[in-house]
Amino acid sequence: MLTPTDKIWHNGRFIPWADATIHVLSHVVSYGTSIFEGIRCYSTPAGPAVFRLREHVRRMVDSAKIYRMENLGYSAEQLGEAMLELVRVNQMESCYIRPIALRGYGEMGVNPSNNPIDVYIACWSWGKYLGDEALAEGVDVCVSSWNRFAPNTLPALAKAGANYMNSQLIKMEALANGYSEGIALDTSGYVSEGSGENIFVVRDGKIHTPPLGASVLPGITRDSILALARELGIPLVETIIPRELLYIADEVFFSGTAAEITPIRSIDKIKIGSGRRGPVAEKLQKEFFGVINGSRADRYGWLTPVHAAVGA
Ligand code: PPE
Repeated sequence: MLTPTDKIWHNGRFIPWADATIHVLSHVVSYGTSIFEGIRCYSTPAGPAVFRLREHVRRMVDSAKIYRMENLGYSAEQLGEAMLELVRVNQMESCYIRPIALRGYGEMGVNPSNNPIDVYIACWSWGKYLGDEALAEGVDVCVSSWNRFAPNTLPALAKAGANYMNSQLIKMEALANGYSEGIALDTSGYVSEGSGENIFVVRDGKIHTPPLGASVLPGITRDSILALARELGIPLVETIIPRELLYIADEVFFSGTAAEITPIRSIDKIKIGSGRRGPVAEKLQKEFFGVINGSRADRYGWLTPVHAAVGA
């Protein structure tokens, strides 16, 4: 169960957590009309800092544009500043930030254009997404019988609420069968992504990840891994991945804001590599968490401090 924080940001004002409610006939309820983000704020040695704030805000603005919500009413700068202010107002050291733009109450019918856009930003504490042991031990997953949506149906580059009906089918089926997550294929049968994570496959020292055309969300953690792999000199290709490459891989791992970098130790009950976290995932985790815990320099400017530096 979610533990409430004090305030939620709504259209430029902070309101009590319990007051952030919507009417049942809001457009979003019948028609799934929302776009959102998921962002982590980490407790770092220099105080709380938001991971890749600019990129998340940009993706939110992109999602809005794809769905013709051109004017969210706030600039990227205002949205980013509102997120930082929310973390300050709620006095969080670390948290997960969830901005949502939705089409609210007004008319009924499919056309959303005349319904108001409401923007909310909430934050709360969110622990390990796929279980406490997942980051070190890896998780047991399956290939889903559900595909990711076809390119010309729902746009995968937008992080829209409606996309997560597909994710829910993938996730519920996986859990019902005793797995912690499902890997969906795209409609051509190639590997796409997890219900809430991008995926990486390692074989013979080379990392493979599906291209953006394989119905994947353009993950910001995915992008961070591309940068870190380049820096570490680990070859990485964005390419279509046949399902069976998963089974014969040396390593497979997920990436996501919530999942961070989570190794996969079995797929469809087939042991992957050594059956535990492999060296490539471990190296990437070390760099990734190193930026957050201060053991590695933040050389890409990934962290935005929540409290402005004294004298800045
Ligand atoms: N694919 C999907 C479908 C997805 O939902 C996420 C994030 C990713 C890839 C990874 O993207 P990024 O977070 O930018 O690296 N999923 C978010 C929502 C999870 C949820 O259960 O809600 C997340 O990780 O925050």
